[in-house]
Order: sequence, then C-alpha cells, then structure tokens
Amino acid sequence: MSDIKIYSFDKCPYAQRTRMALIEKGLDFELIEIDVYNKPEWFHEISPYGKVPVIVHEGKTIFESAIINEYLDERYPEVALMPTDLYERARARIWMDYCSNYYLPACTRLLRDHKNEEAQEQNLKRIKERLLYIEKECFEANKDGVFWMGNKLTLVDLHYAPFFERFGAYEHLFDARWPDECVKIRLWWDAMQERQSYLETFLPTESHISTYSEMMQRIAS
Ligand SMILES: N[C@@H](CCC(=O)N[C@@H](CS)C(=O)NCC(=O)O)C(=O)O
Repeated sequence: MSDIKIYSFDKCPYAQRTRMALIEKGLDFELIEIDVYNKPEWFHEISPYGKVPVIVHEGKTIFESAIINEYLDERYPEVALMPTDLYERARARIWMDYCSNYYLPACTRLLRDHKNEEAQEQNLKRIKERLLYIEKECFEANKDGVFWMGNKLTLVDLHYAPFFERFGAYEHLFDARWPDECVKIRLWWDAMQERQSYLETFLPTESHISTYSEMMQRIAS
C-alpha cells in the first residue's frame, strides 16, 4: 500500500499539478477523489482550507499545491524537479510566482468580467502581454531545451501546464488567442502534451468549457 494519499478533484488544476509531480517522480500514491462542490463532512478534518489538493504522507498533512510539490521534490530527490544551482532555483520560484500572481489572475479575470465588454478587451490585452513576456523573458532567453528552465522538466512546467490546458476553453468562451509570436511557448506546450503525467491527468477542452460555463452561472447567481 502506498504511504502517500492525495485528496484531489479531477477538474482542479491545482490538484492536477500535484498529481503530475507524483507521476513525474514515479511515486506510488492513493488517489482519493473529492467533489469540491459537495464535500463530505470528514474532508474538513483533512483539509485545513477545505481545498484540494492535500496529501497525507507518513501521517502528516501537507496542503497548497506548490508547497506539496516542493515537499515531494525535497523528500524524494531521486527524480529531481528543481534545478540544483541556487540562483536557478530562485529563478524557478520567480516563474512559479509569475504564474500565480500575474499570468493566472489575468486569465481568471475573463470569467469574472464575462459580461463587461470593455473590461474583457483589457483582459485579453493583458493576457497577450503576459504571454509575450513569458515568450521573451523565459523561452527566448533560454540557451537550450524546450522546458521552462531549459533542457530539464521542472516544477515550473507543472505549475503552468494545467492552465495552458484550459486555454482552449478561453479561446472558445472568450475569444482569447495566443499571439503568433509565441512560437517557443508552443514548442513547450507540444512537449508537455506528450508527458505521461499530462496524458494521465488532462481533461478535454469540452470538459473545461462546461466547468467554466457553470462557474460563470454560479458567479452570476
Ligand atoms: N492555492 C491552492 C488552490 C487550491 C484550490 O483553489 N482548489 C479548489 C479546487 S480547484 C478547491 O478545493 N476549492 C474548494 C473550496 O474552495 O471550497 C493550491 O494551489 O493548492
């Protein structure tokens, strides 16, 4: 029996990050699916924030996807998913922070403002700027390799992948577009879609379209 339990929800991009890390690291785990819209009473005793993902490892509870992933990487260093060089580790964390505080909020505004044409125009412009920033500052600056940090997949790739998977839904629902200049981001995304960790965790675009449509209805009511 595995000594890692992960409480997850198949539609949750954050839980997907952690499932991808477990798979990339080749770790056994027990997957416990939680419907976050209808959480069982006992889940509140497991998850301090009432959210997924949560892992229980050797009797200890760890939550927040980015923190879980770094914990797993430090605890099981055999398949390392962070650079070894200290400056490169800091850069990896800066890119994960960019996802959480710049790229992702730009995307989630699309859901919030879906009835506000003027705000949506700004939101689409902001997403375009952020994608161009990533293309230039990350991918064009890399000397080699298709991944975020160069030639080796790291936690940074797993941090972003679930949200790029959902871009097809942004295209369908909000007419978002990747700028043509984002050639290297495309190469990265092609490489990510071949990873076993992605193949085992992704959901089709139609599923994301219906999840976001339901979320917008919930926001409106
Ligand atoms: N910052 C958290 C976000 C996790 C999160 O928002 N999970 C959502 C599902 S995608 C959840 O569990 N929501 C239930 C709730 O807020 O009640 C992480 O990175 O783990």
